[in-house]
Amino acid sequence: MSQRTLVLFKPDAVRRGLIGELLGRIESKAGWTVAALELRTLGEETLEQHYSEHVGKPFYEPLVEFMQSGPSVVLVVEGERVIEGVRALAGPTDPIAAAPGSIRGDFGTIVRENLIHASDSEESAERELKIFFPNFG
Ligand code: RTP
Ligand code: MG
Repeated sequence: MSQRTLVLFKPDAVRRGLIGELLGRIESKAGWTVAALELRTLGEETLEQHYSEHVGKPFYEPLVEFMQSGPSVVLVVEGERVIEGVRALAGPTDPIAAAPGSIRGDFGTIVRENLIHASDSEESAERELKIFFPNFG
């Protein structure tokens, strides 16, 4: 089943020069295609929509500040079971709990600065694709 997912390489990944490393892990999966890719500094309004489920939580304000601290890479990736697949490549939210071999497990230590976002369901993917690429097919 071919799907589309919204992926962000967060500002920590870009600052640390990990764009190529992260993109390579995604691109090298059989049959997955990068359908859109842009370096973009995210604004407060976009982030409030993207993280609407977290508004009001204790980690929300520092998260939004961090996400505005530099450019992110915004991508659309399409292919077979790509929603579940990129989540699996990323690993669990807390990088210390993430297994080596996953992106967060290999490169992260801080929960907030966990390198990558990927849509967590078909509904989230549809919602997030509209936020970041409103004019995308
Ligand atoms: P994401 O949405 O970024 O793909 O990550 P996720 O589903 O694994 O995690 P989620 O629970 O949706 O949280 C969104 C992002 O907020 C930051 N966070 N900080 N306790 C904390 O300090 C905390 N908890 C979450 C992380 O950057 C997480 O990816
Ligand atoms: Mg999430």
